[in-house]
Amino acid sequence: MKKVILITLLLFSFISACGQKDDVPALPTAAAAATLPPLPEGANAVIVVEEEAPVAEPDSAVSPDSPTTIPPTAVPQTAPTQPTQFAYTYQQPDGNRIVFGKGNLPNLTPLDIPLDGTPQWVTALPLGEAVMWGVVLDDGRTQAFLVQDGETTEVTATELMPDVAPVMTVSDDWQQAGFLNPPVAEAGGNSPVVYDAAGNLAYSNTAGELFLLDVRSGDIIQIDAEILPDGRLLFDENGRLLILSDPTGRYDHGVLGDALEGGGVILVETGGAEPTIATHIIIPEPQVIEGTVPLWVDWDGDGQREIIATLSDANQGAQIVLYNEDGEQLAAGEPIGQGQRWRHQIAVAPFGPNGEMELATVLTPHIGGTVGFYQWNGDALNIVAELPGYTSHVINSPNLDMAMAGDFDGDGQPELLLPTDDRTQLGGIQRTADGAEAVYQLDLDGKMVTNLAGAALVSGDTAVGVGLDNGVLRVWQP
Ligand SMILES: [Ca+2]
Ligand SMILES: [Ca+2]
Ligand SMILES: [Ca+2]
Repeated sequence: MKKVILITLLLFSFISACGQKDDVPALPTAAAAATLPPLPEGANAVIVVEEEAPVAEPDSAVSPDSPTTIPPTAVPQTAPTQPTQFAYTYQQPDGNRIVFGKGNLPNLTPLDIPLDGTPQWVTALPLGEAVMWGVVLDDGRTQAFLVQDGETTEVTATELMPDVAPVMTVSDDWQQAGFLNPPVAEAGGNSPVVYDAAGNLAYSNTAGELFLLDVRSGDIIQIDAEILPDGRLLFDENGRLLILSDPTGRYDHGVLGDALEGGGVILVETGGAEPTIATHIIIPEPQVIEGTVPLWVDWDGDGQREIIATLSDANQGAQIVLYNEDGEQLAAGEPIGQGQRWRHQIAVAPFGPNGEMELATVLTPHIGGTVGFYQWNGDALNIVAELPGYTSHVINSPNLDMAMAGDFDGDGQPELLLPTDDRTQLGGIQRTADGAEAVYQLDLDGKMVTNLAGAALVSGDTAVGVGLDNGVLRVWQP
């Protein structure tokens, strides 16, 4: 019954992904996208595409006796070879907030694009050397701008359901940006994702129900789990999904946009005849997972992803915990030691001075943040460098994507890019031999009110964008 109802609500639009823009040859084609009509009552619309770009991960060659060290040559310096088809505020579909490529951010003159209102979210989809910048304003309206060779062209943007964090794609002719809407009457805080090469869709609703839509048959399968209503749907190159589950209000902190936090994590395998929950991690009370996504990255380069979560409770505050995909705890960091104190996990990248893979975090971003870098050693996660003065989250905001990793100054070593505590500057925080330092600091001429958006261009260069409280989208793009 549910299947029949939902099918009737879907507005399919298959668009071929093989077309290329005539006057811009040899560029990777953008994502297929669909034109959405104005949202009907109930706002049921979905974009369906035929192809999906594989997830790129940093090279991760390691010596077996040094599991957390990778050679400097493994630092990701080039854009993924496959065109990117969707833009996420958390940069990568596996939740890792990293932009590939080598940028020249400190030396670029920013381009300020006036908006029709105050921005809330920014997305960036690379189209060769062009970038489609998508903006969701704080009143829910959307705008999109194609920037190429310093020229800005506003293009149409499809509507986004209220309170949905955006995932963006672009039409073949680059004349329209499309925001994915869940095919349900009342959406949760997340966008659907196209999680495999067949173009199949995963989506959820405010009740925390999770569905998989087979776009060929129209079959819809409900996964037997309750997910965090505003938890983002992560996926990997094998079409597996990883999502925070078992929502709970047992930790009275509620600083991430609502009062519910994760009580677990589910890993869903979709490749077989029936999707199955391969792993279900249950967090023991009183702890919860304080976040909207885990990080799902191969930290030690052994070819297997790990799951990183920030656990919190009223006694100890936040603590970083590392699991394998079977749900076994591999390592943990020290808890903060005081309730109502959060640590924001951002990205895993070869931040270390010798290319060591490290986790970048921000301690207490609401009350004066401190950047902290972790290394994984045996069953311990150890902080190896700290730098105060930076933030990555505004209290009570659903935006957990104000910081990201990448080599934005092009020196071959990735740094963490994030705002200063007052959000009027962006700092590039790079690891040194024995600590961390700001290797550049950029004035914003306004206050940052959105996530950071990044794009890896086909040349290997990078572009960065941010929305400001004065109604400006500021873009650094070569
Ligand atoms: Ca929450
Ligand atoms: Ca691993
Ligand atoms: Ca760098």
